[in-house]
Order: sequence, then C-alpha cells, then structure tokens
Amino acid sequence: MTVTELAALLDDAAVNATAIPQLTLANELDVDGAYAVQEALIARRLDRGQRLVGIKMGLTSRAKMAQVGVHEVIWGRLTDAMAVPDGGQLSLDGFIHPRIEPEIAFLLGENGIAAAAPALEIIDSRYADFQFTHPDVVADNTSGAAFVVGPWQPVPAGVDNLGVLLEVDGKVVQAGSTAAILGDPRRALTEGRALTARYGLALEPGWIFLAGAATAAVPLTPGAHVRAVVEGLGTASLKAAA
Ligand code: 0L1
Ligand code: MG
Repeated sequence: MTVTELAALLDDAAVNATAIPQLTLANELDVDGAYAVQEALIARRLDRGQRLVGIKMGLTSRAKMAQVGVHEVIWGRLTDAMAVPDGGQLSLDGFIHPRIEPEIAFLLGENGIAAAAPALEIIDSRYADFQFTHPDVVADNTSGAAFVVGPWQPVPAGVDNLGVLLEVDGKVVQAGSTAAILGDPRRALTEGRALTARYGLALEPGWIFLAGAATAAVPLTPGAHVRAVVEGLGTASLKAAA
C-alpha cells in the first residue's frame, strides 16, 4: 500500500475508534517510511481544520521502552484537537484502549525553553492489543491521542531530578523522577530537535513540547480522576467521563 493509503487506514482507525492489524504485517515499512505515513496522517487532520501545536517525545524512559518492547526514542505531532483543559472531563468514547502517563511539558520560546508545566498524556494505540513494532508506532503518531498541560511555571532548579507521581482516584499508582526521561528532560528537547530536523520539521516558538513519560502508562478507565504531580511544578489533572 502507498503512504497515503496507510495514513488513511490509521486515520480511519482513530476516527472510528476501531483497532487495526499492525501495518508491518502486510507492508514493507521502515522507520523513514513510517515518519512519512505519520506526516500524511497528520496532514489529513490539518485538512480537517486542526492546527499543529507542538510535538511529543515517546519512549524516552526505560520504563516505557520495557512496557511496549520498542527500544528507540520516537516523536509524534500534537494538534489543538488533542488538548484537554487542565481539570477537564474527557469522554472515552473516541478511544480504543486508552492509557495515561505523567509527563513534563516545555513551552518553547524564541531561544530555548520559556516555561515548564506538569502534564498528562493519553496514549491509544490504533493497533490491536496495543502491539506494534518501531515503524508501526511511528506511523501511528507514536500512539498520541490527547494531552493535558497544567499551569506554566519558570523552569525549576533541579529539573533533571524532580519527583513525579501518577495518581488515580487519589491513590499513587506510579512514581518516578524526571531523571527517568533521558537523564534530564531537557535532553529530550535536544534529541527532539535533532530527530524532527531529520524529517524537515523545525520546532517553533510557542509550541508545546511533551518530553516523555517519567513512568510506565496505566489504563485510563471510565470515571477515573487522574492527576500528575511533579515536584516544584504542581499538578495536571483530568476526569474520564463515566
Ligand atoms: O508517549 C509515549 O511514550 C508513547 C510511545 C508509544 C508507545 C506506547 O504506546 O506506549
Ligand atoms: Mg508519552
């Protein structure tokens, strides 16, 4: 199948919240080809009126790599339609098998990082059973589905080792540190600039940069109240509709 056809398959899977088989089961797809599919997939959304608002890094921690069995840092695109207001409610109707993970976000400035915030990412692989290879997950916009960014703050001292908690209904279900994100989440930005440049994308001032999860992801279930707590930055939260 062509890049355009593969992008349409993934787009339809997301729009209809219906899982599909991994693309690599029936197609020759390498990582460069997969980034071309991702670009075409997002182009379809931009054609529907969505706006590019940033990028996300994926698999920037050992915990995440181990969880999905892919051991490469990857990146995907964020559109405005993926943003959920901090403290807002999220209907799970449009998701297949959503998971949620605590992250740190950076607001990109003219020169480097303008601000930082606690964040949550909702991931939802469009592949059956959340199983994929490296090219599959890249083509699928690195499982990106939605995100929440908490209040922007100055980048705190010691951003390379801030405690991170993921709470569901007031109970801590995952605990980690920003050190889990490539040793320092600012390194994720350096890596992100280099990786996106390879595919002709320059990061823009005003964009959101999700640096990656500090812990493994957990299933997001109806009715759950989820909070990311990042030491020195505060919280980002959402409520999944019942
Ligand atoms: O944001 C992430 O780390 C997700 C990358 C893709 C793997 C997954 O779906 O967990
Ligand atoms: Mg993530």
